[in-house]
Amino acid sequence: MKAGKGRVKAFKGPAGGWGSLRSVAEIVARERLGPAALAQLPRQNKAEGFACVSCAWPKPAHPHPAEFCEEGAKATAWELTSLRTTPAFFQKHTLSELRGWRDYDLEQHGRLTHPLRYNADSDKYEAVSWEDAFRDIGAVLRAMDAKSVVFYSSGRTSLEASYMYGLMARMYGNQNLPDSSNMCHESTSVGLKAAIGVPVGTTRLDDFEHCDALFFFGQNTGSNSPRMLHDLRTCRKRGVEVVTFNPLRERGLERFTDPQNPLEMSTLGETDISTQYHQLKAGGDIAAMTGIAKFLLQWDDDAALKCEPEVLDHAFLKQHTVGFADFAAMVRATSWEVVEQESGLPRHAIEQAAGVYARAKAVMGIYGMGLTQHVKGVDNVRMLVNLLLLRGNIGRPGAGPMPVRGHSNVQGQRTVGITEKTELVPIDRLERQYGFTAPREKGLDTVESCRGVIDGSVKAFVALGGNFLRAVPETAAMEAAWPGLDLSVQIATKLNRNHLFSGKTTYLLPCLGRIERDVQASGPQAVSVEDSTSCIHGSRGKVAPASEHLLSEPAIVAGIATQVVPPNPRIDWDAWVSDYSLIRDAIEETYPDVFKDYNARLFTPGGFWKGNKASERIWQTSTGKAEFLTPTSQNATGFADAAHRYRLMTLRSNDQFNTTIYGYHDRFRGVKGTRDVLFMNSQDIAAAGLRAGQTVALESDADDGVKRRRTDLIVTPYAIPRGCLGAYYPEANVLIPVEHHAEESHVPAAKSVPVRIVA
Ligand SMILES: Nc1nc2c(c(=O)[nH]1)N[C@H]1C(S)=C(S)[C@@H](COP(=O)(O)OP(=O)(O)OC[C@H]3O[C@@H](n4cnc5c(=O)[nH]c(N)nc54)[C@H](O)[C@@H]3O)O[C@H]1N2
Ligand SMILES: Nc1nc2c(c(=O)[nH]1)N[C@H]1C(S)=C(S)[C@@H](COP(=O)(O)OP(=O)(O)OC[C@H]3O[C@@H](n4cnc5c(=O)[nH]c(N)nc54)[C@H](O)[C@@H]3O)O[C@H]1N2
Ligand SMILES: [Mo]
Repeated sequence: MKAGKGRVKAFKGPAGGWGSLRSVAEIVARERLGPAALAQLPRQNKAEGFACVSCAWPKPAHPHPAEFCEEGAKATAWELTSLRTTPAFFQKHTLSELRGWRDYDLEQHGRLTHPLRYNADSDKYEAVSWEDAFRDIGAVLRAMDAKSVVFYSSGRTSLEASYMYGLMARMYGNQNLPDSSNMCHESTSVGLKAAIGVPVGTTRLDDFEHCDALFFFGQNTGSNSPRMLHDLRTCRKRGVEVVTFNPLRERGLERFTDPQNPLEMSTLGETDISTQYHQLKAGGDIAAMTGIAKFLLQWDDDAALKCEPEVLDHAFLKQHTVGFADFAAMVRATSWEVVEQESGLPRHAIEQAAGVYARAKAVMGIYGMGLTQHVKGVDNVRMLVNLLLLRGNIGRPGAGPMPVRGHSNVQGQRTVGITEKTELVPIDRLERQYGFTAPREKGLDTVESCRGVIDGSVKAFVALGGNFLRAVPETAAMEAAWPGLDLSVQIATKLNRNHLFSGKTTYLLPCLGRIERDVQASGPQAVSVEDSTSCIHGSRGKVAPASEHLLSEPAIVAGIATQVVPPNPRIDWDAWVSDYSLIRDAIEETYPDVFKDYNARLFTPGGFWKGNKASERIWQTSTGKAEFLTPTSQNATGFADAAHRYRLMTLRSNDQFNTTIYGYHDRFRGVKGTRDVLFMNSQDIAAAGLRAGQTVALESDADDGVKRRRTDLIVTPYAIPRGCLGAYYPEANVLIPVEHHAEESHVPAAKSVPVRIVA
């Protein structure tokens, strides 16, 4: 597909519906799927099927006949494509040439088929044998200082491969284990852990049956977790109120037609999703929630005077929380002027939301990147917890925080040891189990790894999946620094931009996808993943692999591990690869509570739940209570407003999965044929002396004086609050300073980037 001149026109339809089916049909044709591949769609998210490779939304115990969505179907088609990127392709194209290609065109060539080594003389990748690749990678790594090596992983990798990968890094000598979670829900992991003692949400699918209000912050369900629209629709049919806070009117949060419901499809019926929609400013959530809390406190005071039922749950506050008094003092001291200014919402709108909250018996707080990817991202998450605590909305049916995770196993990777933080791994147990001394020094997270690549202290980078260079901020400096690496190893299914930047030694190793048949010495294998609600599912691939030269991720990790980790009588990496149930036994030994009877429970319908103490009101925090946090600022962006400075939100379209670009349409936002869009408020366009359709550049307006620039963006009038802009990720990442990240969690602050417009 050519990314020619696009057009933007308001989209009138609902989320789902016929547009959804057309979009799937397009990609199925483009990827030239055969009948065997097509037959896989109904196996998605079924108990004996495979776990979708798209998002981490839970897989219900009683699935729909077709438990998949538009995005899941696209992700499946993307993996099962009949197109191939072979050594012959690389004979024709140098890396210099390929760096001129778009992300879409690189991946559109299809699945990688052979292990490849980069030859600097020809500037091309060339096929190598697996044995040579492992031997060479091992030799380079053995000669290096372990502290200078990074082991990145993207959240798609199974629990089995992730466990092996983390173990390998620790036995090699570091915990430099950044993962995509560092750019995503790490603000959740840090914020929820501090506030309620668990790093994950407390709610599950059946909570949708008991809630009476959903409060939604910065999560775009229609594009990023469409299967959840079914749950929202069911809630709405029951009369549940849905109150949404989002700078953009996202179609999936407005209306939905179930593409799998013949009646709705034939009658063009649709369900309204949000009952209130508040278009707050990017970075305005703390202020909006402070406003809601102001009403709740005021109404509670009034009720006490009139001897009416209380609005706050005082018994809960007293028994289960600390910090309420300080929090309430801050809320009372914050003026309405500040709340309105910082949130961009009028007081009466906040009053409406507060009214729903005060009346509801059980409220779920659902959120995504709109909260986590800010300088005050952790404060955002903790502010949502504050709000829930006010009426005891944690630890009972239908109530609690629900962070919507991204990658299908991103939460699970953390569970089995992919983390740079020592306190999150049972280090002593690992040492006993495997008889080695594990590193205790904190490892590098994503931001620290970027710093290390730029300053030259990181000398080798191994990536188990993902597209690190494209996903992280500071694109220009990162791409310029990458060739300084001594070693760059990428394990991947398709060619992406990161693969086009070489180190002194460079390998691109192709692996099986999760939907493909994985046969080892003991027979066909299954793997497992953990969803957003802490349920663990088995997944079995059945399709013939894209190439006979592919290895599975566990086999590739083992291939490297046997070269870099000294022989150890307690680990037989090859035996693990021959039978993955042995890896699961090892995982169970390390984490006996979570993974009890792991192999026996692998294919439990709906998954098996790993448990959650906060959902039982047991608070594993420093005080033994749920903790209010008083935010230090009402503005989550971390920077001050200034003349000509805008807050740029970097967004996903409906036609991408992270850095994988499926196409150039963003149906719900009315964009066709282009990604070079700058969403802008009409009044701002006029005030800046611009006109719709004009091409402009964005420049970084961070205070560090570094020049960062993204050119050729088309000014597009859009319903977006004044002072805010929207542009697509990953193309906009060039504008994000590496030091512009959430304070405590180091998640790049991709939802409020300071920029100015250059006409
Ligand atoms: N099809 C598809 N599915 C995906 C992905 C994909 O790229 N494509 N990515 C996967 C991954 S890894 C993740 S993490 C998730 C991401 O899914 P989401 O969490 O939905 O992330 P985004 O699409 O980046 O943006 C979320 C929303 O936040 C809003 N927003 C921006 N700034 C603010 C703010 O300051 N306040 C509020 N309240 N809202 C704000 C935006 O308008 C947008 O609607 O999806 C996963 N699923
Ligand atoms: N500006 C901005 N930046 C962002 C974000 C944002 O909202 N705005 N979002 C952030 C978020 S939430 C995330 S999660 C990160 C995503 O960062 P990553 O997880 O690193 O990126 P992906 O685009 O998901 O990775 C895509 C690549 O993964 C490989 N791949 C696909 N399937 C498999 C597999 O089964 N095995 C292996 N080994 N490889 C596979 C393919 O080669 C594909 O090219 O980006 C972050 N960056
Ligand atoms: Mo993510």
